[in-house]
Amino acid sequence: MSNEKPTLQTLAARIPPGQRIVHNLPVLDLGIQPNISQKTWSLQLAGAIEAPQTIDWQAFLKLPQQEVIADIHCVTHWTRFEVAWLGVAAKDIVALARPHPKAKFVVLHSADGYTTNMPLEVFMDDDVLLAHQLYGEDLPLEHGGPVRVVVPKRYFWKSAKWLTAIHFHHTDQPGYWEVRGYHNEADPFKEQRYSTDD
Ligand SMILES: Nc1nc2c(c(=O)[nH]1)N[C@H]1C(S)=C(S)[C@@H](COP(=O)(O)O)O[C@H]1N2
Ligand SMILES: [Mo]
Repeated sequence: MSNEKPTLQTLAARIPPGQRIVHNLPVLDLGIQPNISQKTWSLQLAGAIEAPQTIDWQAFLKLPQQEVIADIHCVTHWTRFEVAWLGVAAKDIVALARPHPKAKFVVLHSADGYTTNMPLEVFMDDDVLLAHQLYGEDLPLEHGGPVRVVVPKRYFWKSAKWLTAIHFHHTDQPGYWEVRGYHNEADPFKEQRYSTDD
């Protein structure tokens, strides 16, 4: 984010087509909010990788911590500017897993049974985070605590809450919403909402 004073034009350019600005962070999920404590939480890395492993809370906190301040775009047409997260960069987690050369996709698995998929390349973008804080506080249960993924450049359904496992695959494996008609790529600036959009 630059220090220059924002102009109407630069702010407007940050709103993807068909979106409107909100000032809250609406809670959206399947209606099951699994209550996992930091103590019992762990993250499994599995699939086409050299180093399958489970990372517990203590080990997770020892990894390099990174802030991401990002605009969030939900497919239900709301955009919220500058949401502040703290966590571990996805690419640092991938480095621990050491994917096989043919591993090109990931599926994120959540404690509520939710899944979502993306190319490994998308997951490894600099701004993709495994977040455990929101605005300097422990990530609240309703927003996916203890740990959720944040993928700012995709619609928010790609940002799995209550993350418990990351599976690496050679082929793409569509997730919960992706098999129910949502777009596989989900780029808000291309307005890729449904699989029937280009
Ligand atoms: N585990 C899990 N993650 C999820 C979902 C879900 O139902 N379960 N819903 C997704 C959708 S559709 C959205 S819009 C965002 C909402 O995140 P929020 O409730 O923190 O705003 O979470 C995404 N991640
Ligand atoms: Mo959503």
